Amino acid sequence: MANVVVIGLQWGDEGKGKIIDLLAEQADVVVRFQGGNNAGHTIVVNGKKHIFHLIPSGILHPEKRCCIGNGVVIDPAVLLEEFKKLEENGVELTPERFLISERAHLIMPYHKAIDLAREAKKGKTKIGTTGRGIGPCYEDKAARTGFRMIDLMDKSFFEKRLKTQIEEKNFYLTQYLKAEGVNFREIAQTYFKYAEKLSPFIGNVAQFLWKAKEENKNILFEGAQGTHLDMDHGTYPYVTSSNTVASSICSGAGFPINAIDTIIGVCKAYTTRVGGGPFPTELTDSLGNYLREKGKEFGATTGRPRRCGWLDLVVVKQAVRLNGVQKLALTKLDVLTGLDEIKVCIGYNYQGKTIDYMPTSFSAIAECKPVYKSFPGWKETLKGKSWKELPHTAKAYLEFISDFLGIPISIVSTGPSREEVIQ
Ligand code: 2SA
Ligand code: MG
Repeated sequence: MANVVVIGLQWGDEGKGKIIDLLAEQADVVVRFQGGNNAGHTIVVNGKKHIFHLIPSGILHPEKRCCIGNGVVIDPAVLLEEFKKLEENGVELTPERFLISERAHLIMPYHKAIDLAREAKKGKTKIGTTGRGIGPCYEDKAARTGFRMIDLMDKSFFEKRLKTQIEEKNFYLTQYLKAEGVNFREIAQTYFKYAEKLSPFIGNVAQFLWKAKEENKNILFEGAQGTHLDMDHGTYPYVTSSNTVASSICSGAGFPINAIDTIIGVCKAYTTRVGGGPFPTELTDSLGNYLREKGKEFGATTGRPRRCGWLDLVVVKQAVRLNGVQKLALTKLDVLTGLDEIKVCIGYNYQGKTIDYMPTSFSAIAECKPVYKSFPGWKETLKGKSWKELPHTAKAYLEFISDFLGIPISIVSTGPSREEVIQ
């Protein structure tokens, strides 16, 4: 297994949680390295659904160690809520099992307030964020005015910085965004309570990982969101505020680039997107509704209905190249069962030519007409089937995808539970 990275190749919600849960069986350590509680990883074990926003999904495997790297932004209220839920489910969280980077940034109440008020002010032109304060938190990180986990341990520094921060943020919130301000005392008191609960778990994640590497432990890195939500390489500004590509493991966990052995890309058998932004293969008709209902395409974090469309291999191939993906995990193939015809986008018709990439400018993307290849569907259930037993039409679909992308498909998921998978 060695050191493996799992990355989403579309716009998030590719089913990474399930793939990570599967691979976690062979891992000793599972690590998050970017994003925050805008992520939602859904895992079904013994018929019970678990949704994780911050804690790596590996936590359901007893004996595994889980880390939150420095590149993650942490809302302590959400994290402690996850602690509680896990405990209720009989999963014990100890500092031996779970480590949070002292360099990870804290999401503050004003980050959330700014995120929400800005989106409201933008109206029609809003990004469609998850409203969790992700963007404003990363802004403060870059502006060098943020709070790191370690700052929770220094009361006087924390209070001093909080005072200036709140002065500035309240001015912006009340004067410019016309929203309600936040209260210094309330935040200070709440965050000091969080500090007490979290302090045993805070430590040096990078150092922990170097040691794990030297001891030849298997490390699994869990990507959140998807490649096309990457701040640099995605459909900016309709992106998240972190780098979601594989290389951000190095910055987001402090792990060396040459110690990564395998990059696995997760791709759904069709495409979804939450929030605004270009989506060339979107289906706004009854077929789109069908995919949403059958695939239960509603956000794990916000419950928002996801936009649905055909598989866009232009988008996926771009992600394969960008991340250096070596193996593909294809999810939710079962959702396509029952369709007479399945389409796959293999290029865009742009100004009379066929191109194999997504242009950067939105006006150019708007001119792109997907070029589809059509496949006959299948009617029989995929449940419990091995690769050999798959309907030949399903196999043809998978083989085409693998050939087009130039990489093998190593995992096919045929249903939500741990067992419904072909490896
Ligand atoms: P943000 O909140 O600043 O990161 O939002 C910016 C854009 O990034 C999108 N985004 C996501 N898209 C899909 N899945 C995400 N995670 C949740 C999940 C989504 C949910 O896994 O289910 O529950 O709604 C995710 N996180 C961020 C977001 O829609 C904006 O387009
Ligand atoms: Mg998700």
